Amino acid sequence: MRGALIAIEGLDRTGKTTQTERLLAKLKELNITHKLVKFPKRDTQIGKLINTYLTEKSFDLNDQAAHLLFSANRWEVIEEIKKDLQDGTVVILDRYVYSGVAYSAAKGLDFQWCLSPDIGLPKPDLTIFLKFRQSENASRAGFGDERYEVAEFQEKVKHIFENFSTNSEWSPLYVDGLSIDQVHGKIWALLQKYLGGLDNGLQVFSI
Ligand code: NYM
Repeated sequence: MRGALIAIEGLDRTGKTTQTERLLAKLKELNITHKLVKFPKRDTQIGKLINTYLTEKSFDLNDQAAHLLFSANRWEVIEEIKKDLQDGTVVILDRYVYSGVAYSAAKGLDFQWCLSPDIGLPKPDLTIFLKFRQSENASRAGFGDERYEVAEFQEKVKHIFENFSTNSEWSPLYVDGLSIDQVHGKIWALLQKYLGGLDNGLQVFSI
């Protein structure tokens, strides 16, 4: 049996990181072998460049180059993720291919072009997409510190994320008005059937 690949996606400041932390604490409490990979993974060589790009306005890259870096950042760690899954580890991804496509396509790049460099990467068994009915994330603490954290841009990103809503593994979760505990409860309920190990092979992203 292999471990499940679970992605948590969402716009900036929708509570992804808080929820991921809660999820990890619960998995630990239940002794379920797990691992978190947060994309962009900022501690690799490519990740360091991405971090500079995101945090320093003076470090400019054209949109295509930035996009390819984010994708390369996934490819550079994918073998390790696959090995963990084979060993039965549940792997939680805080952002993944969907963020890659949504943020770059929102800048005006072609949707299919954006997906191309990620073709062949494993598809999550479940993707939980945290979202607001209203644009509430713009008023949340810390919003606006990094590149892309501009309300109008976030609206575009949200719209492009919706392209994935017909994917079978896609599970949208509205968080408006819910407490951290309530959102955690809903995430946990969605995850139940994936925690005992899976015997099917991993699917991959394709056009
Ligand atoms: N982001 C993230 C992208 O533009 N492309 C990607 O492939 C990924 C994984 O990085 N604003 C953007 C979305 C976020 C930013 O992510 C940093 P986080 O989760 O805030 O650290």
